[in-house]
Amino acid sequence: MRILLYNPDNGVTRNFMPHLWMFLLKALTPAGHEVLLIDGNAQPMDESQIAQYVREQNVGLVGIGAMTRMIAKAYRIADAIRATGVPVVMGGPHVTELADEALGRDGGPRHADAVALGEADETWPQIVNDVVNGQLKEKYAPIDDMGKERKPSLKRYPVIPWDSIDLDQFNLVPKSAAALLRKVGEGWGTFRLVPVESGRGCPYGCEFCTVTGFFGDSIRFRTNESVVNELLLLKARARKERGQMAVFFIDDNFAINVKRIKSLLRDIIAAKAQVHWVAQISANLLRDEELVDLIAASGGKWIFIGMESIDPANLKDVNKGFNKPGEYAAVLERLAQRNVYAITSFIFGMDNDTSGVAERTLAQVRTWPPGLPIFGLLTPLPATPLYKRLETSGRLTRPKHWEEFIPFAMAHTPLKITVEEAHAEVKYGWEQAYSPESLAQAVESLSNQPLGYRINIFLARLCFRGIYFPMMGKVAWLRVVAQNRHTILKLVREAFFGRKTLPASPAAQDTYGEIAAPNVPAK
Ligand code: B12
Ligand code: SF4
Repeated sequence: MRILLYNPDNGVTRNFMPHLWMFLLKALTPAGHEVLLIDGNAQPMDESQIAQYVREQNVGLVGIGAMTRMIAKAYRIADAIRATGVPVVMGGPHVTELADEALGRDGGPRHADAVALGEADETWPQIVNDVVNGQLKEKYAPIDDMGKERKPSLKRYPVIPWDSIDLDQFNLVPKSAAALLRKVGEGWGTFRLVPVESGRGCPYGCEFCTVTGFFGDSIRFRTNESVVNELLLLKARARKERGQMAVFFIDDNFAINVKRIKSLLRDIIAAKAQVHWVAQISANLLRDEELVDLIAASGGKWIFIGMESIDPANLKDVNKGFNKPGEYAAVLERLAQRNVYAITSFIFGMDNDTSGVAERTLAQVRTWPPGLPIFGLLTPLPATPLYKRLETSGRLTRPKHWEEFIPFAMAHTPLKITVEEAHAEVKYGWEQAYSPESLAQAVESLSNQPLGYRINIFLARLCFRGIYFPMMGKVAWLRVVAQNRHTILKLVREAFFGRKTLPASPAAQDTYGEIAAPNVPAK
């Protein structure tokens, strides 16, 4: 049987990285089936195109996975596929919490023939076999013989064949620039960000997050060996293609078990399996100097830190009091001294936010090493404690906000600012942090670092800018290129003709005086 695994876009924002679930389920599919992957972010298709594709390719089963913000599109696509007579199985965090919605048991239309609840590592092979035998059930849940929920162990993790998977749709380098960029450094003709997980679960239970409920508070890890082997496969492929293969360790908190993460990072170094990587780590775990040394030495380049707010009252409200805004600067300095930078994520529209929260946050961000600040709005996701609290207190203005996805739009009213003010704060944050001047300054602040670092921060900023200002199509890109032409020309000149070694500019020193500090040698 031919199986299509489809990940929808939401029609508005585009993801820069493929989703792991597709590769994982492909690797877990019983032998004898052919699995096709389509990510709507990379290959946008509308309902009629996907229905036609399913018919033409003679697909016998379609699996769709979606986050809440993609679910409306996922349902439309599912409806179109089901109309062709092909069964649709849906999985992922949204339908796990609202299975009745997907199955049409809440009074609305039915979108899925079956729903895989929770982690589907063990149920997916059974689903495929049931389709083959014409015995597809409505719900599949990972339970043990006693009927109790069972979280899959990651000790026997499948090998994802990264050396042979077709990754063409996930190349982030535009075709027009590939030939030129192949000549830069060790080769940038392809750039792919690949998701790898080393563990699952998070015990912290932040109020707005689905993870503790979905993956559980017991943390499970893969073996070091299996993670290291996966990195080696990726590394070999990048070398072969004269391109770049970076890894996003998608663990919710990569360093949740400090002893274990150190042992994994040491094994990566010992096996020479370093690739450039990014991971999510909470600020409280980055106090450990040895850990940060190992992060740098094992290829860590970007750490995603869910800072959420610079206001301790807000953090306490959302059960994230373990974040200490007073230590953010020190944490970021510690990383930057090893040339590791941070994606700092902030949420506006929290209950203690008042007018000017974006500027107050930016005022702090400007004193930190250059990074990638991102700004979102507090969003009540289904089945989170936040959703329940706001529902109980009658504060939800769009209780089923996922039925119509609107980017950067509140679904409830904050306490101390209006919904419109919250929207304006987010807009202000993005405009200021990603203006051509800010991009130029970020590049400039790394002027004593090798060219690769400056290209890296520039490209990363351009891509991240697209989270709020979607750059769909050539015209949008050309406009951004024109706005940032001075910085681009400077980098291109340097790539071809080399650079006069200049001291860090005053602007860079104003922003972040210590960026020119010599690299702390990694162990
Ligand atoms: C990596 C990640 C990202 C990446 C991008 C996603 C990507 N390309 O992988 C980045 C950092 C960009 C990101 C961004 C966002 N993310 Co995110 N992200 C994650 C994270 C940490 C890992 C996802 C993952 O790969 N997990 C591991 C795989 C194996 O798990 P899984 O996807 O759930 O798949 C399993 C099952 O769900 C099931 N399954 C899934 N799909 C399907 C399909 C079928 C057919 C079947 C049978 C089974 C099945 O089987 C899989 C194996 O067991 C999760 C948290 C988490 N731990 O999952 C949050 C998470 C998915 N993100 C979340 C959110 C909210 C966001 C943002 C909206 C945050 C924001 N405010 O900006 C943005 C949206 C970005 C966008 N443009 O859409 C939420 C989604 C909750 C929800 N109900 O929708 C999560 C769950 C975290 C949370 N805070 O609650 N994210
Ligand atoms: S630390 Fe991160 S993954 Fe864990 S509950 Fe909080 S937001 Fe979710």
